[in-house]
Amino acid sequence: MRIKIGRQDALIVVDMQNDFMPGGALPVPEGDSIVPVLNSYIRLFEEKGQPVFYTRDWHPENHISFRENGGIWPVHCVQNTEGAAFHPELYMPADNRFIISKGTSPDFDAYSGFQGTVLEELLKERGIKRIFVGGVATDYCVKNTAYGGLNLGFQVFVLEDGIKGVDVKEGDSERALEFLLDNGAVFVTLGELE
Ligand code: VGL
Ligand code: ZN
Repeated sequence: MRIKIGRQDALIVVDMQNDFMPGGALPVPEGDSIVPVLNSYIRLFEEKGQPVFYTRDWHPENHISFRENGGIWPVHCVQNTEGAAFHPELYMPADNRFIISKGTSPDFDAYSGFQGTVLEELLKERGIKRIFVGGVATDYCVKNTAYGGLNLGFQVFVLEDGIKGVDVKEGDSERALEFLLDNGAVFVTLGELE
């Protein structure tokens, strides 16, 4: 497939934060290995003058998703900690880029970048019709952000070479991708974009 990036397109980079990288609090195996390809996508969108949205998990210390509060996850991505910071090599254009914080209130969790955020508004006011979604984790926040986009009427492209999953249960990432395919997402790789 050939896809030309133009005025209706935005890139969404999901949760490329230290705590989701090897050595972090909730590591995605090889999560850091997709940084270079994501940087290539980011530069392409920058060259085309199209916006790049970086979602981040941004939890308060007493977040409901943490085990000590009855959740299923170790403490991760606590606001203003090193673990919540983006991977140091993740490229950020000087402008036309936006940081979307999610899971920011103690009593709600958000796997989708659209949940409880202004992401939809920012995309729609820019006339964005197609979103390109990469990052981590395939089976949680990538899945839910892509699905959220589909439900809101965006055409959704999943970056097949720019995602990594946690696979708490074996096959979770594979099932997440099947689920997205079933719901109308299209898979692309860097070489197909121009
Ligand atoms: C995520 C688990 C807990 C994610 C966030 O970004 O995929 N996973 N919080
Ligand atoms: Zn979280």
